[in-house]
Amino acid sequence: MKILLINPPRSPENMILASAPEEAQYFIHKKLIGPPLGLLTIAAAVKDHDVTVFDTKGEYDLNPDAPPLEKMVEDLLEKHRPDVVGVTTITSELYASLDILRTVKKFDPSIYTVAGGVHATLIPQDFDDPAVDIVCPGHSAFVFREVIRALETGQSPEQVKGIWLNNEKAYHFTGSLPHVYDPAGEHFLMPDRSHLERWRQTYIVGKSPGPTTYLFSSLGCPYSCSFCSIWKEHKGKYFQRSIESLIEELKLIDYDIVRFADANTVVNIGFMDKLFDRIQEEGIRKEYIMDIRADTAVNHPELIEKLAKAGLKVVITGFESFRDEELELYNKKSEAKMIHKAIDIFHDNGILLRGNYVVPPVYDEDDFKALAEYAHSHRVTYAGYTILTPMPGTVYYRQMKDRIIDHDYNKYNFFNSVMETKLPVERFYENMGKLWLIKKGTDVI
Ligand code: B12
Repeated sequence: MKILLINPPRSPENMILASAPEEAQYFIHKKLIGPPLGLLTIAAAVKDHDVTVFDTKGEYDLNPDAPPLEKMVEDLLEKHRPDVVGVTTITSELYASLDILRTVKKFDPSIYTVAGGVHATLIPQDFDDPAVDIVCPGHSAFVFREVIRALETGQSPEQVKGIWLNNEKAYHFTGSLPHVYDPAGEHFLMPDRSHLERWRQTYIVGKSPGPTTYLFSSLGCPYSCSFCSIWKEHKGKYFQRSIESLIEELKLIDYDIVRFADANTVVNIGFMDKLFDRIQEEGIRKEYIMDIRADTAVNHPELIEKLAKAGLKVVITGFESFRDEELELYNKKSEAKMIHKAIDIFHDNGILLRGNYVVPPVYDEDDFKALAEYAHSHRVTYAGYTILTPMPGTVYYRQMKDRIIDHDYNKYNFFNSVMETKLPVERFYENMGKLWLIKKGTDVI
């Protein structure tokens, strides 16, 4: 079978960027590109077939004058003549993904269209669209393989459990999976990064000397922050890779910078400690980027020191708020006082820290002032200030459901307020944009 897997373009909606002072704009994500690890995993599941992975984000970064999405997809279809086209989706990229599949169906209705990814897992009902034949929720690489097997042998995908099907029976679920998959353990599939060679140079972040690739050491999250969809997506489960599987992948990776694409890279302290012993033993030398919670750093400074010596260069920490009552509201299970202690630990170890704050739409002038003062006195190398957004499928979405005024998913990327702001909306964004100037460093990640 000929299979074409497409990473959709990012959403163009970014009110923070649009309202920010010119000198702040450089620091606000416009690119933030990394490889589509999910699609590489899917590609690995069907590697005996003729598989093409196409990264439209990389393509637009490589060539800003590349044709509009519809034409780009038509050209791809002409070139590859696929039997199956798959897309991956996060919430803010749902419409772009559907547009891709609509173009496919217009080009040739007999091509099977398949959607997967975070949004397909959280809200599969949103894919009830004539352009979508099959939706594979969850870490569905093996399920996708079953789908391809059914299509290849001329059988109905109806017999494949765990998928949503759009056929003569209307949009429906085929029933629970008969097996439990462990996508980080027994069912881990090694991604083949050579699919992405064309866009390699676009995976350079800021002034970084070379491109970054991603790997995951875990899937899911043991925490349950109210605004986060990761634990919901994984039904509260947490899956950890084995140390030797990570060593094998690190040895295969021909990139010097590796970002751990985990919700939280350091959950199991003993695991990380051993992993980095093995990295040293194997003589693997790379720079690493990880997501580490402030409280984890404060409780395990010796581990941070060890990781820093072995190549940990950048840490991303969700500070979320400088107020305990807000942290409690978000169910963050950490205290504001951890922030300054964590900043000291990371900076003392020469780590470039990115601290992210989330700003609720109810902030008034005094709240913005208080946050700005706090962020000034707790400056980090890179800082991010985004808007608390009720992502569909989260606890926060359930809490805020009746207060949402904008249901345009393109705006669900933390850069737009989809709820009413307490301040006049222009003033809210003006304040948001200015915050991005509060940081230590002069680069962007
Ligand atoms: C890596 C990453 C990125 C990369 C994405 C690279 C790419 N795809 O182009 C970068 C850095 C570019 C990125 C950006 C953003 N991201 Co991001 N990102 C992640 C992260 C850290 C890991 C994702 C990952 O690789 N997982 C591992 C792979 C193996 O899992 P997977 O992608 O889910 O794929 C599996 C299944 O979903 C399924 N599957 C996936 N696709 C398909 C397709 C088919 C056909 C099938 C059958 C199955 C299938 O099978 C796969 C294999 O098991 C997650 C957080 C997390 N830890 O999960 C956030 C996350 C996905 N990102 C998120 C967001 C919001 C964003 C941004 C909007 C943030 C921002 N404000 O800028 C931007 C948007 C894009 C942009 N501006 O360019 C949210 C999405 C929330 C939501 N409900 O939509 C997450 C969950 C973070 C969070 N805490 O909220 N991100």
